[in-house]
Amino acid sequence: MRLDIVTIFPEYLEPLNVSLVGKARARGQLDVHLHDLRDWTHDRHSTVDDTPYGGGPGMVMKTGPWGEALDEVLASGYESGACAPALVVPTPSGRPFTQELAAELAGQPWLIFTPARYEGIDRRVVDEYATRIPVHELSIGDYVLAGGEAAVLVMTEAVARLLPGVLGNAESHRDDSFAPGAMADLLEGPVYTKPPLWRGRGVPDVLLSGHHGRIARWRRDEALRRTARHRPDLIERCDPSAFDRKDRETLSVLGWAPSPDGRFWRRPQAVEE
Ligand code: 6GU
Repeated sequence: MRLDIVTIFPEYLEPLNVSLVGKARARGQLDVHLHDLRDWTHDRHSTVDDTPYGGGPGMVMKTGPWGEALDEVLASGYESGACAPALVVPTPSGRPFTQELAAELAGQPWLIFTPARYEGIDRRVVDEYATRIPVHELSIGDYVLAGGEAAVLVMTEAVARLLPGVLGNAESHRDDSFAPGAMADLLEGPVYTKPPLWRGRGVPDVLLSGHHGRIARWRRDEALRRTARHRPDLIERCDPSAFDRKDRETLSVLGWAPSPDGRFWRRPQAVEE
């Protein structure tokens, strides 16, 4: 996969040299091109922003540098044989970035990220490129960052680990929280490793029992417990056919019951575990 990132803080993307993403780059699985937006300014001060039309606080990133930068990045990518780019515009007013979207982006050959500072980019830039290539305006959560660079790091890591051959073991993301499949839509429960006793704290006996069936059941119950506690919205949203008899028993103990439509809801009087 080819990845272009246009930013006024290329040094902010330094973490892309480290760990999983860094290794994917070293192996040639990820071809990252970092660009300094100010390379496409022509004034003495390398101006990339200006005051907003209509007034109001903050500054807006100008059309000129973004237009020239994206034209050149697109041209150089096409020249080197890349095709079908998608533009990813990180913004707190975007659609939520989810595991599903990460998987969709991981299937693309070429992504161009445009992290912005200030109050964002002049709308005409997104509108212009949306007539040429698919554009995804994406938010990584309900909070406001000072700029989109950290969001690019987040999205790149989520996408890179899904690329073929990047994770050592193909099974490694099967049970991920939010991965489609077996433990779909449940958070992962706790994990343990050696030593078996640490500061007087043991490991749940079942994990040392060697009974694979009981271990799977225990993990499932812990996942249900954790999800019910931290993300009750995920339980409510679950297709009830995903719950087996023991799931229903566990949920019932936690204060959850099926509503007339079959979906689970939590009895208001249920007490916290
Ligand atoms: Cl993608 N950008 C900014 N600036 N803030 C955010 C965000 C993105 N996602 C959540 N908050």
